[in-house]
This record gives sequence, C-alpha cells and structure tokens, in this order.
Amino acid sequence: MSRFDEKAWAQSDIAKLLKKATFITSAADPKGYPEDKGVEIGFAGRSNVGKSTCLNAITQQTRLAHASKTPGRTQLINFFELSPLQKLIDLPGYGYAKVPPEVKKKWAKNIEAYLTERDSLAGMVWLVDSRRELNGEDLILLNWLVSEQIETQILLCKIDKLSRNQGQQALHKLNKQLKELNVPRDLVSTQVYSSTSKEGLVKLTNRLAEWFARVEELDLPVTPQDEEPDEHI
Ligand SMILES: Nc1nc2c(ncn2[C@@H]2O[C@H](COP(=O)(O)OP(=O)(O)O)[C@@H](O)[C@H]2O)c(=O)[nH]1
Ligand SMILES: [Mg+2]
Repeated sequence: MSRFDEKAWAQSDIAKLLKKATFITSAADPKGYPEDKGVEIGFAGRSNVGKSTCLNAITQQTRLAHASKTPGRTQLINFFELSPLQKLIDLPGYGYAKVPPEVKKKWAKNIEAYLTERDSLAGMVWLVDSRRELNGEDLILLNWLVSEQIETQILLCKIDKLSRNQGQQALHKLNKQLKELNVPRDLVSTQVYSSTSKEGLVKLTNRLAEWFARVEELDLPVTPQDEEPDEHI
C-alpha cells in the first residue's frame, strides 16, 4: 500500500468538493427530507463503528458529523450539502444492545423508507467492523440494499487495529460471507478502511467522485438565458 499523501489528496477535486459539506437538516421520515434531486450518498453502520469520524475525515472537518448529534435525536437522518445537487447522508446507527425494541422498530422503519423512496440515492457507504461477522441488523440492511439494488461500498473499518495479515484475512472472510449470502458483487464492493491511518481513504473518495459525477449525466432543468446575439456578418 502506498502511504496516504494528504497534501496531494487535499488538492483533488473530490477532496475540495467534500470539504464544502454543511449541515442542512435532520429528518425522521420522508416528510422532512429535502427535495429529492441530484445525487446523494448515504453512510450507514453500527453505532460506534466510526461513521462520524469517517464523515469528518473525508470532509476535512472536525465537527461536521457531531454538529447535529443532539441527544435523543439519534434516530434522525442527517443531510449535508456539498452543492445544491450533491449531498452526504448520515443514517442513524444501529446495534446498540440496550436499545428498546420500539426504537429498533423505528430505526428499521426510517431506514427502509429512506432506501426505498429516495430517487437521488446513488450509492451507500456501509461501515462494518473488521473484527466481527455481519449479523443481526447488518443482515436486514444488506437485504434492503440488495433488493433495492443500491450500489454499496463496504468499508471494513478500524483496519489499523489489525496487522496487515489479519486485515487481509478479515477482508477475505467478509467476501466469503457475501458470497455465501449470494450478494451480487457488481452491486456490493468491499475495501479496508481506517480514519486513523487513512488506509483506504483515497479509494473511498474516488468511489464517491464516481457517484457524484453522475450529476452531470442527469437531465437538469436548463437555466433560461438570453439568446446569443448573432455574430456580425
Ligand atoms: N482505531 C480506530 N478508531 C476509530 C476509527 N474511527 C473511529 N474510531 C473510534 O471509534 C469510536 C467511535 O467513533 P464514531 O465516529 O463516534 O462512531 P459512530 O458511532 O459510528 O459515529 C471513537 O472512539 C473513535 O475515535 C479508526 O479508523 N480506527
Ligand atoms: Mg456517530
């Protein structure tokens, strides 16, 4: 692996775009979502997997993902805007052992509504723990991602906590589990990731760049402008 060259990365178009992220709104259900236009990318994962840290790392901000983290509002979906047609979406974390069943139900309802209804959702970044297999709510989420055909980049997280060898083994295990679950691999990709060592960060932001570039392929309403005057003959 080549070392993370922060200076070079910070000069890239995608790093500059991500740096523009600002919080726009939080919503539990579709009534509160901003307008469904352009390209947005969701971030999902178990509580404590490092989702907020990842959002802060890719946007080069220290408080972005925490800014909206008001106690008691953890079931909300947070929307961040990079440009009027490009957004990052922080989905509520899951998997807290102490969470009562009604909160789990609410999580499922809110996430499912978002995944099924949001046309602008171009891709999902799904953070999973490099030290455990997919289970419980992971599998519920995976099912929705596959049935809704949402392109997904799985980040095998906190890879800095493992040796290189253990990291490769963990990635191999994840790929094997996805194969056993018959997950279409043209839809779901995997990579290792660490916000601490920045391993995999460039790969992740390159994927984001690919998704966000689709804005240019969308049929956007053309801004009316005056006719060009005829050239002088
Ligand atoms: N070693 C290591 N720790 C991390 C990494 N990313 C996040 N953490 C730590 O994991 C804990 C949870 O992170 P947070 O971003 O709040 O997780 P969230 O609940 O998924 O938003 C914090 O103590 C972070 O400092 C990483 O890449 N490597
Ligand atoms: Mg968080």
